[in-house]
Amino acid sequence: MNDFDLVIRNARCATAADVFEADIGVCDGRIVALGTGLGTGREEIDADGRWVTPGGVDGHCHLDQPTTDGSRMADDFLTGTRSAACGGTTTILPFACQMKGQSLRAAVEDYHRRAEGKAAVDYAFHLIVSDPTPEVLGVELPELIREGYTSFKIYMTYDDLKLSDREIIDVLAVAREHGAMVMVHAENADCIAWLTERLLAKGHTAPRYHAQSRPMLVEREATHRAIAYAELVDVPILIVHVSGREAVEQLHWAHGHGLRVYAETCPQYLFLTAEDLGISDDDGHGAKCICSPPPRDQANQQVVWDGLESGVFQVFSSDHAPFNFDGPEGKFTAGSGASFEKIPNGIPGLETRLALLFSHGVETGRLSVQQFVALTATNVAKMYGLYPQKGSIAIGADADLVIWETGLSRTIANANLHHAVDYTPYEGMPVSAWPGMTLSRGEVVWRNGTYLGAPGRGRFLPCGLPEPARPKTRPNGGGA
Ligand code: DUC
Ligand code: ZN
Ligand code: ZN
Repeated sequence: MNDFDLVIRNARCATAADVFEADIGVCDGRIVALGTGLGTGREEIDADGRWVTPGGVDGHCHLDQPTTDGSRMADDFLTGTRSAACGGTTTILPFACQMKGQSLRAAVEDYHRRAEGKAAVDYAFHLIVSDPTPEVLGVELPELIREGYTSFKIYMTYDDLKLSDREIIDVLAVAREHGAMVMVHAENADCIAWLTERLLAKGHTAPRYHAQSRPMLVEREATHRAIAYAELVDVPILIVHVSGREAVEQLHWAHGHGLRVYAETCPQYLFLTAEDLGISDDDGHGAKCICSPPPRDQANQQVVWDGLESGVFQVFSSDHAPFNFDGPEGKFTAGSGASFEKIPNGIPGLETRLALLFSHGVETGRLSVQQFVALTATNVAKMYGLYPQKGSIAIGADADLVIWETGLSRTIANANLHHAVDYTPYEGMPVSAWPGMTLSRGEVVWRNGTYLGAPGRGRFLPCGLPEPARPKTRPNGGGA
């Protein structure tokens, strides 16, 4: 009779706080023992002194999300979670997106149907609130928060999703009252529309003009406005996909004023620049890197690295938004040579997120391994109410683990990835580390280059109220 279902021996464990050598004992998918010389497991894995980190929690990815422009996401829950597992991510939080006119409840039910029977790793849902009617604000959101949908994204741009300033304030007030976390896509829609019109009038239609239509000012202004509304309502917010210096300055401003403003950044702001959108007008391949906010320049990349080191950013997500380059439903759904504003926004990155940050952050000495764990797993689980079940190596936590191979000299190639997208923006980029093994609730789903997961084994996770969403003052603080 074995003591454990599984024992991982000789692990060099890293949490957000500590590094320690231990054997990890697992029963029923959970970590039940950490120590040296643990008893026997029905299955045993020798980590041989390799780094073992918590499975990644990707707090921002889009899978099989309905669109309104004729495009279709290349990844559904089957291929998206497969790709996640092969890249060391064991929990994902994609978005149940309310279309204007639709109830939030209908969006959630539709999204469950898309996930069920397909997901290979565990998943929770954020909501996207695009139509905050009195019914949504007064009934649906409070009910859904109670049921475990405790975070939602709001948009300040995109015609089919954006909220007015008054609507933003109303949504923030509901989040405050019920303890939910609001994620803000901060770009000024009118500035983008005005710049886009002028670019198109000059015949500037190529992908690279996407970056010119959304300069840093556009993000800076919206970031400041979102912070001001959060201050007004007295509620924490999380600014997603921060791309560079001017937005980071707004975060510093908020922190200097004692506000709880959290921030996320993504691989595209460390590893891509606006030049990846093309340097000449006829280079359609730049569409592969169209995302919003757009990648900036090397100086801004450095600011984002600095922010990861200094703690300006709490979470590092992929913002995986998968559209094929070829085919009628992808980047050129509006026709080949379509102008930049008709190209679906988003790039794939679920599978490459952890390896890129471990290789270029931890292995270069820019980030400690504890910072890596905090940014990619622990803080994410905390922000969205999944901690301590997810995001750590601790007794009682789910046995979601990555055993790392380091010291590699590899380059990223789309041919080796497991998503359904026909490209990666990181093609040819060097990585020195990659997950050798990924375990989800104690089951090996990725081992030495082979995917071992099964569709439908992933479970839906209702989220608790996130502690970081707690307002500074209660009750009735801030606001009028
Ligand atoms: N921007 C978003 O806001 N969401 C998906 C992808 C993107 O580029
Ligand atoms: Zn966004
Ligand atoms: Zn997004």
